[in-house]
Amino acid sequence: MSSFRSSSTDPVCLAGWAWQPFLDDAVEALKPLSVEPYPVPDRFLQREDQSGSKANPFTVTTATWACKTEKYRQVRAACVNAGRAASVLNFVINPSSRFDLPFFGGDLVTLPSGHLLALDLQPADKDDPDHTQPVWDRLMPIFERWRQELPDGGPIPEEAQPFFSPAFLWTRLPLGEEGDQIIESVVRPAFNDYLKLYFELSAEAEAVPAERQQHLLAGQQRYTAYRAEKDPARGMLTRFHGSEWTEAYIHSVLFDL
Ligand code: DBV
Repeated sequence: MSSFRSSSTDPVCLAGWAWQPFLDDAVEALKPLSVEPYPVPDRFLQREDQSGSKANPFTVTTATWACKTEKYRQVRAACVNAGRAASVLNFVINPSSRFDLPFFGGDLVTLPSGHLLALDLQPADKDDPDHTQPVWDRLMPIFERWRQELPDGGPIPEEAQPFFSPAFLWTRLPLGEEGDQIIESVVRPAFNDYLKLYFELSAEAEAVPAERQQHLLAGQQRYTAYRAEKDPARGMLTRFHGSEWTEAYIHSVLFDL
């Protein structure tokens, strides 16, 4: 186990990592805000292990970038670079419950079978129109614009429905030149459009009364518990880094509310 990065806000630079431009876009977009470090224990900042078989060994590195701001309890990126075996950027903005804001969620995953790409502004309480409508009214046109250019990713589990918005952008793309082209010309601008709207909503948000904060916090806790329990990366991270590290990472860093 070795650690290379000394602070959660140091730049992540993983050699040959395909999602670097997306993380760079997000970090750049955060710069105008007054950003503070979000403490991440040393053993989760950057973890490197050998994986694969004796005949086909490869190195896997998982790095965490994180910060907080006045309106965001935690902004964090989980970055996995395992060469051809896997390349992942999972990026989540967790708003403070003092503000009536959704979560920003991005899951950009490359596996030997292809790319899995998910983007959404996810509600803390899908049944509360005061929480959802102002977001969806502005997000739906952005969703409609980009989804036309992407194949549908297929069904998602019924139990996951409460945690997604109707603007859940979800696609699967093939590896190779065609997929790479769509990632650059569609997925990256879509990511930046979702991010831009999220920052606009955040800039407009004002602190809500204490009872409203309690309501939002309860919804955020349900969302976070669901994501931790159902994390689709659990199997992969366990293979790469072992189960003790993975469970601690999921519960104390990735989904820590
Ligand atoms: N997903 C995470 C974290 C990851 C991660 C923290 C650290 O929440 C990666 C990494 N997602 C990841 C991996 C896979 C997926 C799949 C490695 C592939 C798992 C596999 O096939 O072995 C969106 N991500 C998925 C799937 C969905 C999402 C629907 C398919 C699940 C399946 O087929 O079982 N993740 C989900 C989502 C958001 C998100 C909606 C937020 C926008 O982050």
